[in-house]
Amino acid sequence: MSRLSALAFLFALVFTGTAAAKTCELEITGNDQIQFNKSKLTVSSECDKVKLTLKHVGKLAVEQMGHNWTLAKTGDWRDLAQKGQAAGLENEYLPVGDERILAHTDMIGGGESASVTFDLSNLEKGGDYTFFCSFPGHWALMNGKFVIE
Ligand code: CU1
Repeated sequence: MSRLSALAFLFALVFTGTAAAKTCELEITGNDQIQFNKSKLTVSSECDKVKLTLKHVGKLAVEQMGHNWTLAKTGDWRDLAQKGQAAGLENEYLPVGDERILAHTDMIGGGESASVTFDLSNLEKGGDYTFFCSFPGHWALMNGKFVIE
């Protein structure tokens, strides 16, 4: 292969890769009243990756009113939330290294935002998933369904 055609081949690869990888964006907010603004997030199974952005629209500090966005199977999330309470703020109130955590953002305080990007290919279309905030006491109020359709 000549240097020129090798270069053309590389460009084609990069272009194809860019066109094929589809990142879908989702947004959710949390406030000082221990609430998310959404109880359901829906994403297309055609997305390769999902970028979720959490905005804390309250004013309270992370130590008092921290929020994160954590994704797990519906059968796992309550146990993760309960075990996470002992893990402390430095570990986002999530059990360290637990593979049942499918994705999570950092824990943030009022006025801050955080994002997480994760592969949708690891999850099942039509699967039963729940998102929640793992801050102690918040998960019972701050949770919702994550739907892949
Ligand atoms: Cu929270």
